[in-house]
Amino acid sequence: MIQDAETLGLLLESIRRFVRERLIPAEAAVTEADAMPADIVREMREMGLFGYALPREYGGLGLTTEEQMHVAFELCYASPVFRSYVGTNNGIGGMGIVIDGTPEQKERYLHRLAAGEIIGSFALTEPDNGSDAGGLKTFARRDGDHYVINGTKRYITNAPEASIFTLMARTDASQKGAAGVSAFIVERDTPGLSTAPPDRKMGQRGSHTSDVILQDVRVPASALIGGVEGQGFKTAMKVLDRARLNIAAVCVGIAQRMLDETLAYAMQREQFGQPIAGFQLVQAMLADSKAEIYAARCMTLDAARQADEGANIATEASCAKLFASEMCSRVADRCVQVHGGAGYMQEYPIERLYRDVRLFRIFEGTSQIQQLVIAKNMIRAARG
Ligand code: COS
Repeated sequence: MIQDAETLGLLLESIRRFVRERLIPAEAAVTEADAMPADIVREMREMGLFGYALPREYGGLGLTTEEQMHVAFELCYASPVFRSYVGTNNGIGGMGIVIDGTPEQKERYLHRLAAGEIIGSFALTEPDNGSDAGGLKTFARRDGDHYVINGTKRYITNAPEASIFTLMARTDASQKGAAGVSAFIVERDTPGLSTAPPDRKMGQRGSHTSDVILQDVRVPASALIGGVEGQGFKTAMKVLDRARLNIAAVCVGIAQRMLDETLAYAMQREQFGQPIAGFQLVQAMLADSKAEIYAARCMTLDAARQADEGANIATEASCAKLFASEMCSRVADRCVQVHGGAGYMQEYPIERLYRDVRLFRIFEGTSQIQQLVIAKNMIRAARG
C-alpha cells in the first residue's frame, strides 16, 4: 500500500541521490577500513533511515511494507553494508518490540531506535543452533523480579555496535523445543554481557557480526517482551517473516546495481572488433538477469501488498526470500562472467559484490529452511 505517492517519490528521489553521490563513492573506503564513516551514519540519521519502518508515533517514518520495499530497492543499489547498518533497527532489532512489545517497552526503546541514537540487534543463533532455532540453549532463570541469563549467541549482526539486543532464551527447561523459548530486551551495559571481537567474513566488510556472551546477566522481569513467557519463538518467527521479505528487496536492489554495472561494461568492452554486448551469448546472460530481477521485484511487492492488507505472509516471504536470494547469486555469477578476467579483480565493484551477496542465501534462514517453511505451510493449508 502506498500512502502518498508524491511524498514517497520525494523520499525515494532523495535516497537515490544519496546512494549515487555519497554511498557508492564511499564503498571502497568502507571495505578497506571495515568501518562505517561517521559522516555517513550522521546523514543516514538525518534522513530518517534508522526508523523508516518504525511507527510514526515513536518518531519513525511509518512506511507501509510496500513502501519499505521501495526504500530497500533504492538503498541497496549501493553496497548492502549500508542497509545492514540501519537495517537491524528497522527490522530484526526493532520489530520484535513493535510487534509484541508492551507499551512501556515501546516507549523506552522505539524513539531512540527510530532516531538512530541506539542500534538494536537480534540475538537468536547460537554456536549449536542455527537452522534449528527452536533448540536454542541460552537459559534465562527466573529469580524473583529478575531473570538471570547465561549462554552464547553467534554471528549477531551489528552486535559490536548495538545498545540493545532482542534476545531469545529458554525459560522452561522442561520444554526442549520452541514452546520453552522467551524473548527479552537486554541492554548492552548490563553486567555480564560482552561481545567478542568482530568475525572475519567472506564479504560485507563494514558490517560487523560477533558473538554475544552472557554470563549471569541479570535483567528485570520487565525486559521480557510482551511480559509473557514461552512466546519468544513466535516473536522471532514473526520478526523473521518481515525480515525475509526485506532481504528479498535487498537482493533486488543490489542485483539491479550489478546488472547495470555489467551492461555498462559490456557496452564499452570490445572483443573481436565489437562491444561484447553485441554477442548473443553475453546478451543471454544480461536478459536472464533482467527477467529474474523483474520476477523477484514483482514477488516482493506482491507479498508486501498482502502484508499491508493484514494477510499472514509467512509463505510468501519465504518464497520471495528463496527466489530473490538465489536469483541474486545467479546474477552476481553471470556479472562476473561477463566481466571476464576483470570480474575477478578488485578494481571492479563486481568482485566485492559477488562475495557480499553470497550471504543472502544463508542468513535470516537458509534457502533450505525457506523450502521447509513453504512446504510445511502448503501441507498445513491442504490439511485445513
Ligand atoms: N509466525 C508465527 N508463529 C509461527 C511462525 C510464524 N511465521 N512459524 C512458526 N510459528 C509457530 C508455530 O505455529 C508453532 O506454534 P504452536 O506450537 O503453538 O503451533 C511454533 O511457532 C513452532 O513452530 P514449528 O513447529 O514450525 O517450529 P520448528 O522448531 O519446527 O522450526 C523452522 C521451524 C525450522 C522453520 C524455524 O526454526 C526456522 O525458521 N529456522 C531458521 C532460523 C533462522 O532463520 N535463523 C536465521 C538467523 S536469525 S537472523
